[in-house]
Amino acid sequence: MNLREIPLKPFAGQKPGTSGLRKKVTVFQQPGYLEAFVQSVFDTQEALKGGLLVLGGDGRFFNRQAIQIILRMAAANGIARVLVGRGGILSTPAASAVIRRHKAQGGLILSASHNPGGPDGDFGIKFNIANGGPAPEAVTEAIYLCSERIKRYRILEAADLDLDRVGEQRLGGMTVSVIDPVEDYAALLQTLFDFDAIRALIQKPDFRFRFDAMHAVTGPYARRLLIDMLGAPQSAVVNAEPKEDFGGGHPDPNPVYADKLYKDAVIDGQLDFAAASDGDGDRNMILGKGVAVSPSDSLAVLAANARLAPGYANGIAGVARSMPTSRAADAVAKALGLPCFETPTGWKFFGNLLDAGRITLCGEESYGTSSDHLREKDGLWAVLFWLNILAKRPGETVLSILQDHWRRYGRHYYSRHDYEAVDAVKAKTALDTLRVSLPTLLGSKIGELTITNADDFAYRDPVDGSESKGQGLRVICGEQARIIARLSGTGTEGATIRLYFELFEADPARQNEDVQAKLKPLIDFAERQTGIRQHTGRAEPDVIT
Ligand code: G16
Repeated sequence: MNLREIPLKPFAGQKPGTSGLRKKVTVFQQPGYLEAFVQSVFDTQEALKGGLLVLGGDGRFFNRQAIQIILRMAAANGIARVLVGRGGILSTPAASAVIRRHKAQGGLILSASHNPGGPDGDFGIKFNIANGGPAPEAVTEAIYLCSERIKRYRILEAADLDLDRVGEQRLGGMTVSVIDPVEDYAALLQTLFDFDAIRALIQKPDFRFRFDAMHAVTGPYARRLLIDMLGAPQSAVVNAEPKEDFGGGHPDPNPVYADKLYKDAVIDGQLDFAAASDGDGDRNMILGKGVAVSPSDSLAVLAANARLAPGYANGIAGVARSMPTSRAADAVAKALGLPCFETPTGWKFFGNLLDAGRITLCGEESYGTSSDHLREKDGLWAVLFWLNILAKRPGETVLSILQDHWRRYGRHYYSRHDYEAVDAVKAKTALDTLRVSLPTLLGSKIGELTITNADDFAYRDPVDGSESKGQGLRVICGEQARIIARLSGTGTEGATIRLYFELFEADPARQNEDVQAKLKPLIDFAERQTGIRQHTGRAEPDVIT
């Protein structure tokens, strides 16, 4: 086997976004493109030399080819051993669990998460550090700078390995261990939840339950956990066969893309509990009969009920949420006397707080929740947590648990409006229009509400002091309401504008109103202040969650 150094010219724009490098498959298929990024990881991450690397992805188109290339490059770059999921599969939370359990020096996760797949879809790659979490900005910046001046990559000339058989193989001087992608992860979740109680709930004849894997990576994980370990009927896990193009769907668990599940549970009331996960298994959507749980509320409910799960029976250290996530979790933290942190969008910002033991639970409005059991958001973890709560609150439903929560802590009405694939210049103009008006907004009114703060969110990490500026425009009306505007860092086409709305309602008599109607004054204000319709030519958002 020959070790080759192939000359390379740098590719522009290999800058990781909110969550790794995400581009069209066709971009990744350019000769040397994937290699340039991977070599930049190997060149900057010294600890990987002679170390252990975890490798896997969500199974989307190009996953298998990319894994073979990365394995040959790892062998040529002196990595001692690679753990790779069978079939090249590892969900994002499972990859995090494997990195931590096997004390790897890092991992490469191949996924564009909830973005569509297939030859015309998206692909992505993300480097996770030894704590199992996404690389922090200092690391991604170093990788990016390296990619800008890279001149060669190293690769071993060798045939493809058989990735469908669990066991060890040699590749040059490196060992490749193909592992069961589910085992470590399932074993970890078993330590956190009351499986006996959940099993009893799931097996009740009148408990109607469905999990939709959206033809993405969680299929095998959901089957193992929900069917094999918890006794759910086969029919309870649908779309469980991972497909390279996600069956032509958009593997984003929200009411728009998981519309059948949403209709069956929320509109037709045919299910008592329903959930879906995304392309790489880190997101979750929780639904009950007649109700969709807002992800922000989900975090708050999990925090308030944490002691019902064995893994959190001794209480939690604190909670964190991304800035655009509603302040529902803050209300719980305040009532429980716990610290609550507000971070920029992006799971990587929770890593330091989790490592330092300052928080146990964290979550985001973008259908992500998790805890210190690993360093990624975790879709099936959230599903099991909700099932655990339902099992321990007999006679209650998802809706009654939510209503009880709102009565105790108040309700934070919440919605996000997305304008997708907008021309990047026009999107920037809309945000700049709001940005320049921020200083003039203080003290002005939105209906009855008074604006108490208007700024561009900046974050100083309380653990390492690192600073992140320009993290989203905020218009805040005290504890009552907020409007946030920012550009997505995960899209691959033009720009996606996200507008977020939050309104607090303490009065239980007014906690069951239509969300969009309730938020209308805030929505009208944001549309006016950004001039979003004039600037983008869009009459309405593409996705409302
Ligand atoms: C990623 C990040 C999340 C973030 C989400 C949306 O999720 O891991 O932290 O909230 O993107 O980010 P943005 O608003 O910038 O598009 P995922 O599931 O895509 O990895």
